Amino acid sequence: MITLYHCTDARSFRPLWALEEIGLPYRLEMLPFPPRFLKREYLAINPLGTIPLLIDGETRMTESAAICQYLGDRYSAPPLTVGRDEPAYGAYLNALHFGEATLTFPQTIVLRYGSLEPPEKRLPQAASDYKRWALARMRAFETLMAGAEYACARRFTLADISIGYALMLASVIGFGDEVPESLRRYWDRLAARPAFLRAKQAQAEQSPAVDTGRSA
Ligand SMILES: N[C@@H](CCC(=O)N[C@@H](CS)C(=O)NCC(=O)O)C(=O)O
Repeated sequence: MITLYHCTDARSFRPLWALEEIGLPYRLEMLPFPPRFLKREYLAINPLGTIPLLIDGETRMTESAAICQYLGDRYSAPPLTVGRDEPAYGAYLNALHFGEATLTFPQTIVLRYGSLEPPEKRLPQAASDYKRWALARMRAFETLMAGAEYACARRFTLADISIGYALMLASVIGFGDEVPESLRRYWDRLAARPAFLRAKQAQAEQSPAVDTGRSA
C-alpha cells in the first residue's frame, strides 16, 4: 500500500490528486503545517521535513512532480501519461516539471515573505516582486498553451495536475483573480474533475490517517 504524507493544499496535493486520477489505493498521513515544527517526529521519517513524502515499498520520494511522473509510469499509461513514442512526450515532461520549478517556486517566496513569516521578518518588496514574476511566467505559459484545452497532447494528463496545482496555489495565497483569464478557465475545468474533488474530500476527511480501501 502506497503511503503519502500530506498537509492540506500543500504541494503533496499533486500526488494525492494523481493517486485519485489513477485510481490507486493509498494511505494518507495528514500532518499539521509545517511538520518540521509542529510534528517533530516526522523528521525521523523524512529528515528534510518537507511534504510530500511518498513511500511505496523500498521507494521513497519527496518531489511532487517526480512523484506524479513515477506514479504515471509505474501504475498508469496513456491517456493519463504521454508515451515516449508520442510527439507530445517532451512537452509532457516539460509541463510536468514547469509546474513546480517555474510556476510554483516564485509563489513560495510570496507565501513565505508575504504571510508565513512573523510580521517583523516579512519582506513586502520580495513578496510583491515574486508575485509579479509568477504572474509573468503564467502569462508566458498562457502564450505557449495558445488556447489549447490542456497543457499538452490535447488531453488531460498528469502534467495538468502539476500546472493546475500552481494555479490553485495562486488562489490559496490570494492572487487567483490576477491569474490570466484563459488559465483561470483552464483551472475551472481541472477543478471540476471528479478525481480533484475526491482528493479535496480525502484531505478534509482523512485526519488522522485513514486507509481509502479503493483499488485500481
Ligand atoms: N520541490 C518540492 C518542494 C517540497 C516543499 O518544499 N514542500 C513544502 C510545502 S508546499 C514544505 O514541506 N514546506 C515546509 C518546510 O519547508 O518546512 C516538491 O515539489 O515537492
